[in-house]
Amino acid sequence: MKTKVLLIYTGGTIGMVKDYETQTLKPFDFDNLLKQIPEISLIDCEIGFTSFKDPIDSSDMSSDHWVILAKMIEENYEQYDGFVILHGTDTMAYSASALSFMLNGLKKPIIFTGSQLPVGDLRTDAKENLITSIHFASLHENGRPKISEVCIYFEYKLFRANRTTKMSAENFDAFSSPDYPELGESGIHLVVHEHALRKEDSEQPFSINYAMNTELGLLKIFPGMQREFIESIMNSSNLKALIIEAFGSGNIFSFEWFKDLLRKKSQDGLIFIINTQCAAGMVELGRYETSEIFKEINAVSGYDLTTEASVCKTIHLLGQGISSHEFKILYETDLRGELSKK
Ligand code: ASN
Repeated sequence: MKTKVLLIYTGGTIGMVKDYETQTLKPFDFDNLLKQIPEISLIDCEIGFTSFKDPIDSSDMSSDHWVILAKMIEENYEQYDGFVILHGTDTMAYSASALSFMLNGLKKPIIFTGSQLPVGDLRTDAKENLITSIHFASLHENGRPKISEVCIYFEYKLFRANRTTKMSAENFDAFSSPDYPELGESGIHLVVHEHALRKEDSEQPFSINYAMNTELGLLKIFPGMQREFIESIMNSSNLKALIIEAFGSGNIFSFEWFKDLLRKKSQDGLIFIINTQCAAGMVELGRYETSEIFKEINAVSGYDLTTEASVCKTIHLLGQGISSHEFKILYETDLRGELSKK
C-alpha cells in the first residue's frame, strides 16, 4: 500500500505572486500553487491536499493559527502517514516549535517547508524544498514512519524544528540549527541521521494540548539601556513571564536599581527566563558574578534554547496553569528534544 502524505498550505512566499501595480508579493490560492509543480504527481506516494481558507504571509501568524493547524493535523492524523506544512519562512521556526510542544505522543513526521522565491519564479527554491519534504515525510521502515517528530526541511537539510532559526533573509540556505545536528540531508541519496532522531515514547497515545497563554515578553538587552524603558517593560500589565536575552552565558549589567527591580518583580510573581543572545552555546547562571542576581531570584535558565523555541515553550507552559515552581522544573526539562544541558 502506498504511503499517504497530507500537504497543508498556510501561505508564505512559496505560494505568492507579484502584484505588478504595487510590486509586492501576495499569497495566492492553493490550486494555482499545485499547477506550478506538476512533478508532485510523479512522487511515489498518495498525496492529499488541504489549505488555510485565507493563506497568509507568515508575519501574520499567531497562536490562533497554530490551533487551526493543529486541528487540521488532528482531523487527518489517522488517515495519513506524514504531513508537510507549507509555511512562510519568517515565522516558520515559531510555528514549528509551537506544534512540537502541542503534540504529545507524535508517531508521524510533520515537516515544515517553504521557499525564499515564489514557486512561479524561474530560479525558485520551492520545488526542491517541497518535493524532498514529501519524500522525507513518506519514509517508512518496518511498516512505521522513520521520522516521528516536527521538522523543518530547507535547502537540502532536515532539522529538528525546535532547534532551528531563520538566519538569512537572502540566501536559499536560510535556516540553521546551531546547537543540534541535522536530522538528515538530501544529495544523490536521502540520508537520515538515525542517531540524531528523537525516539518517541511508544506507550504515549497521540493527543494535542491546545492550552496556551501569550502573556509574556521578550527583552533583548544592550549596553547602556535606558532605565525608564526597562521599568516600563517590567511594569506592563498582564505580564506573567519575561524572557531576557542576556549577554554570553547569561550575564547582565549590575546596577543596584536593576537588581532591586528584578527582586521586586520576581517577588510579585513575574517569571524571569534567561537566554543567551549568542547564536550558539548555553546559559550557565553563576559562572560570572554578573549572572549571580538571576540565581538569587531563582530565574529559569533557557540553556541553549533558540528564541523561537523559548517563546513557544513559555506560551505552552503558561497555558498549563501551573505554579512558578512547576514552570521552572518543566522549562528546564527537555520536553521535545529542544534543550541540552552540560
Ligand atoms: N514574508 C514571507 C513569509 O514568511 C517570507 C517567505 O516565506 N520567504 O510569509
